[in-house]
Amino acid sequence: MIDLKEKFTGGPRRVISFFFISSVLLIAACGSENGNSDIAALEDKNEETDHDHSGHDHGGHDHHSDEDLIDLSSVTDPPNVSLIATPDNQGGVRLEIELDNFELVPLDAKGENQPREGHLHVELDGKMVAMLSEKNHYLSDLSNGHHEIAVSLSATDHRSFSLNGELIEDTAIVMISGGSKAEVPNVSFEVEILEGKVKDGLSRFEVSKGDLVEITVYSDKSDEVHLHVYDNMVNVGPGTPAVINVEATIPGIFEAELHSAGFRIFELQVS
Ligand SMILES: [Cu+2]
Repeated sequence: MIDLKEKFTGGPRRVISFFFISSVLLIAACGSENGNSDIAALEDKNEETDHDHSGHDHGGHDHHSDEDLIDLSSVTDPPNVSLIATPDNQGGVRLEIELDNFELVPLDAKGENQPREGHLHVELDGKMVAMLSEKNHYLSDLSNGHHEIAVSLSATDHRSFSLNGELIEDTAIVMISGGSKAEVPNVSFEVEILEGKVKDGLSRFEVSKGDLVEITVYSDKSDEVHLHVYDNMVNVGPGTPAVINVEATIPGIFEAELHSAGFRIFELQVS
């Protein structure tokens, strides 16, 4: 097992620049006595998935609910990924991806899945935006505000690798500026006022500076919602909720009140 570890921790690092050579190394490593368990484990999973697709149910293996995952829990030194995401203040983000025990192969690579080989899937706010076989990438034209970027390891056949049912991925939250104005808020909250009281009590909504916040206020009486300092004043009434949109540019804790009734209905904390 020590042999295997050395091969795999040494192997993929070399691979980074010497793609082809390292893929030969990797195949050689997998073919060795110590590598066989990894491949056997992978083949086992492939087989299981094939059966699942044909509608049969098998016991005896650990099951993940998502049959599109390839679990590498039984692989020694499984691959890992880490992401550094750097916004450029022009609506873009530079992604630098580091890989352990994982070799990138072209997106159109054919052949059997290998446990330490494949490409990267990039998600922006939960939506797939890129598939990569390189470790640097630039995402452009993001809207202003916070975004979540996730990079996960994908097998050659585009199924995701997982460990104990969890994707092998890394995520980063970035704050975008200099991009397009967000059309949709990235944070939203709701408040309901019933019989002169805030249902569920007074809430403090916490957001980050730069967020586009939408707060919807429902009320059984007609009034005006006033968010202090940001100075939004929006009518509210039965069947007509007040929708307050705020670009959270000013840090602090701000009160919102029902103007005529004169009581606080929520606080907005921007930090
Ligand atoms: Cu893919």
